[in-house]
Amino acid sequence: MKMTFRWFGEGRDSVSLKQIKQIPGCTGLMGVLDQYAAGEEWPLEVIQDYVKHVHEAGLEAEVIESVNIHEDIKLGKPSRDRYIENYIKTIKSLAQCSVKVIVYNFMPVFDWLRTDLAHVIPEDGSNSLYFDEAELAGMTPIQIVENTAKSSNGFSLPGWEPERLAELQSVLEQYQSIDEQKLRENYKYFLDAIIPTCEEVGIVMACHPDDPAWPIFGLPRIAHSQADFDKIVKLHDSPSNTVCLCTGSLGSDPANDIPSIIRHFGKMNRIGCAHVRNIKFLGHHKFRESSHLSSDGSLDMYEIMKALYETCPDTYVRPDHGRMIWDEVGRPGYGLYDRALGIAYLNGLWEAIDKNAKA
Ligand SMILES: [Mn+2]
Repeated sequence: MKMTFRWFGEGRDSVSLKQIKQIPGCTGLMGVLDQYAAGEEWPLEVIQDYVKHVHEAGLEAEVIESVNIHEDIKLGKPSRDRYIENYIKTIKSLAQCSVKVIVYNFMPVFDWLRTDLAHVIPEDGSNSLYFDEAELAGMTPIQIVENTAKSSNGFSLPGWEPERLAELQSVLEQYQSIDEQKLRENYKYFLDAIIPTCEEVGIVMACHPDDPAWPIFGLPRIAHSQADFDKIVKLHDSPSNTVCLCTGSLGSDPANDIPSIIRHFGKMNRIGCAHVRNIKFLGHHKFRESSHLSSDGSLDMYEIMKALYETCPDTYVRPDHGRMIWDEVGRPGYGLYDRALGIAYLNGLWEAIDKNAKA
């Protein structure tokens, strides 16, 4: 396992590389260059500067998140070819800078969705991201976007970039003619175009699941169960076409048995990386993000780490969202303290599993 940390870049993150380097057992980043809008090519020099900067801090930069896919690709519009061409150029440049894994998603419009970004946890007074489907009733997508933007502590949120959501109404209308089948066809077109390049340059694409793990606003969503990902890995069968196994996203649906899903795709060598976090079920389509500790939430983190250990022990892992604790101010879900605690805990589980396996 390579333990990593999501980082948004100098001046764009409340956490410094020095702080990340000081987290025990954290060796690298899952980095983000979100200054580029979906569909734009990431310039080679910018990636080179980023990687050099990360290396100077003593960390690895082998995983990049949020190379976002332009809506025209998901919608299958004629203009998609131009955006796919840019995507391929970005893949080549990332590979040239020793990046191994690209995390992305194929979700229409909304990358992830919560109804509260700072919901107080009554048991200890900390706060975390929260979702209650009942609260969405009566809210339009536009209102949700406005609410989310307002409560982000001044940081832009991954997947909620203003330019991406500026034409929200028009994009939502265009999706009325796209069903799951059509979205999957458009996904295949994209994978068929990019995966040969990935194979050639040694890049693994890791698809992030829908979050939460069910359809919202009537939009087609095709990545929130084992059956969905079985279809995705078959769309273009290649070791470069993999899953970003996000336990909290898939785990928002209690029907998803996360350790079993990890074993399934781990054995197939189709887990490109993993986001590991815990959530607590509070009712139907209602949950909050908890600390990583198994007993604080509804997922069994020991079984999750054991499944990773047994089926894909070399994968990249990062703690996912953390709570806001100890009066920290930062990007919701992406403070230092609770994620660092998460790393310490997950590394502890790993050491115990490893020693037990070798005893
Ligand atoms: Mn995730």
